[in-house]
Formats: sequence, C-alpha cells, structure tokens
Amino acid sequence: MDLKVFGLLIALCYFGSSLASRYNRDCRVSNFRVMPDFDISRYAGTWYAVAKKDPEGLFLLDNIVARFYVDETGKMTATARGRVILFKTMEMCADMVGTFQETDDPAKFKMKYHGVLSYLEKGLDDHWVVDTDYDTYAVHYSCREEAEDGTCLDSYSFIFSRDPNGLSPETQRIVRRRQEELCLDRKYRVVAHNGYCD
Ligand code: DAO
Repeated sequence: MDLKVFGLLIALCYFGSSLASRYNRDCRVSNFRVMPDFDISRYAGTWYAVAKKDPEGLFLLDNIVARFYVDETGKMTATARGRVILFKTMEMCADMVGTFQETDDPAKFKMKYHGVLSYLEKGLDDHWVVDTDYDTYAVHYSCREEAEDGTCLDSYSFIFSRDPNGLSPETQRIVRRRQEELCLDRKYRVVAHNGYCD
C-alpha cells in the first residue's frame, strides 16, 4: 500500500476513535474522576477564576477571586469575591464565605456558603477538585441536580488559575481534557479580571 494512503488511514482511525470516545463517554456524575491523593494544604491560597460553566440562575459573573484557608486541624474555609447583578439592575461586588465538610473522598467536599450581606445567595453545594497541579491550575466541579440516569442536570464549574492573566497553552490543553471528561466541553465562558472588584 502507498505510504501516503497508509498514513491517511492511520489518521482517520485515530480521528474516528477519538470521536467515538468523546461521544460514548460516561457522563454519570458518580463516575467522574477527581484529584487523586488530594493535598488540601497545597490547594490553599488564592485562585482566580479564568473560566466558568454557569449553573441555572448564575450568580458570580466575573472578577471572581477565591481564597482557601486550611486551619491547624485541617479544616478548609474560603472566601470568594466577584461581580454580580442583583434584582436585574444592581451591580456590585459580592463577598461570599464558604465552609467545607469532608467526605469519604479527600477531593470531594460539601460546601456551605452564604453572602456577607444577608440578601446574597446561600446554599450547600458539592465542591469537587477534579484536577490541579496546585501551582498553576485547578478544575472545580459541582453538580446541583442529578437526573435519574445519574447525569447532571444543573452543574457549575470553575477553572482556577494562580495567575489572573490566565493559563499557558499547555495547561489549557490539560484543562480542556478535563472539561470533556466532565461532559462540559464548549460550555465554559471566559471570566474577565478588569479590576472591578479590587
Ligand atoms: O456563581 O453561579 C454561581 C454559583 C456559585 C455559587 C457559590 C458561590 C460561593 C462561593 C464561596 C466559597 C468559595 C469557593
């Protein structure tokens, strides 16, 4: 067989199998992989949200900065600040506070959160750390409502960066793979940091 035809066949097989794995993937929340051997103390510190998949009734819009703290007993808390629009017209920077309950999996937390001001959102969400290298990026995931088949009906996810200017192309490639594994590819928007909440 001609070498060029052989090369083309190999390329087609590769393309076909990557499409097949993308579209036959398992989108059940309970099967999503999270960060193995999660190290809570290395996750602590400041993270800038550089991309976000919004839940229904989105809240934090942009300029989102989260700070995670771990106390001497290993308990994690967080603050988050970001631009929001309340009551359709009122633009402000919301200060939020979160406390985290551990679960059987060290990378999966229950996050109880509320606003510093009483009229801001409050709730109890999952906070899963899907992947991180601790120094440059972290992929967060939260499913608020599961369908009967175990897939997620209402989720949100932050792509965090230690650098507000964003992630390198190499890291973006890793993050894109994680987004696909969460069945959320092409569902994210860029989160701007323009100093509005500084
Ligand atoms: O912005 O649309 C949304 C949903 C996010 C709600 C959670 C905000 C509170 C976070 C506080 C702790 C920091 C991670």
